[in-house]
Amino acid sequence: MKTRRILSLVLFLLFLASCAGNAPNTEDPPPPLIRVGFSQVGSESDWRLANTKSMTNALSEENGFELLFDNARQKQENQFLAIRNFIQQEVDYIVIAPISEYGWDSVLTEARDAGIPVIIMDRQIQVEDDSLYTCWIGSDFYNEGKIAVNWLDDQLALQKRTDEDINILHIQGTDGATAQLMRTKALEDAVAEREHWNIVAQLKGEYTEAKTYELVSEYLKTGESFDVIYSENDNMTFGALRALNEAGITHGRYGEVTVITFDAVREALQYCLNGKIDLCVECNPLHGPRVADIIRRLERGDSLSKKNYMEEISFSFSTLTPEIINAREY
Ligand code: GYE
Repeated sequence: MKTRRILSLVLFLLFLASCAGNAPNTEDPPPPLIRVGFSQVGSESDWRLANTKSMTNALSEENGFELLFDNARQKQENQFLAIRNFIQQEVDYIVIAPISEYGWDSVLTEARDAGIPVIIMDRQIQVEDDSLYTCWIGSDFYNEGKIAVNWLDDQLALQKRTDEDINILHIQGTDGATAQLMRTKALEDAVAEREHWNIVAQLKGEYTEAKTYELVSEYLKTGESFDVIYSENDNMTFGALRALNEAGITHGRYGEVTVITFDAVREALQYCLNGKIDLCVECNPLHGPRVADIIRRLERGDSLSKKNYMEEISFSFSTLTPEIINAREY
């Protein structure tokens, strides 16, 4: 525990001792806030904005936290700077939503040497020594990819297209992000196992609508045709759909191209309800309350599981209703 926090605690205890014997005073100062440094990936997608909101709401002063927030703008060097800054400021905990799985050993060793516990949220990290972080909370991205390819199998069977060649345009997230690595692996594994599925191109859309719009518009100029878009997040899907619309290519339930997307944010679900996207695989960004709970449990000295997965589902035209969309938080 850092010096500043010990000092606040001592002052707080002295204050309580001075009040001993008196009736509880409603004006007693609250216990010292838990200082948390949070290094966020960026603001590249609606998923990310919902995640940031969930974190800032849960780690609020009313809930007993002081949150130091840093937006890395999708650059890992910025995350390293932010974390070193948190260490200098002697925060009590560091929470990282890592951009990539790689390159964390040195900075996390510095955090450990400073005695600051590190919680990893969303994507995972690969480090030589797992004790460099306390625990991880996030999604099973490989399972999300499996949900998508299994749905496509069923869909093609329903349409009696199992013997047809199926050309897939694959739009990928940021290189090295677990959500990219695992959603990609699920698709590549499925393609390797199926005689008729081919990936016609892999475009690196960096999880943003703007970049994907550019890449897909360029790709369409090659005249190459495809049957399915497998896009590793909703915002990239929005960019791809804009490019398809401009080129007059129809998509969704009654269109030429089947569209599979990940995250299931409100706008994507709306497209799905309108028949323009075929499948939205959910990825839950609402980690804030869980991170707050993990910190409270660490404060109490409880032991925690190293990896904590969220449960997720998927939505297609046949399962989606306006009520489901209205009830969504993001
Ligand atoms: O799918 C995407 C975001 O890591 C799960 O990052 C997250 C991904 C999410 O930018 O929209």
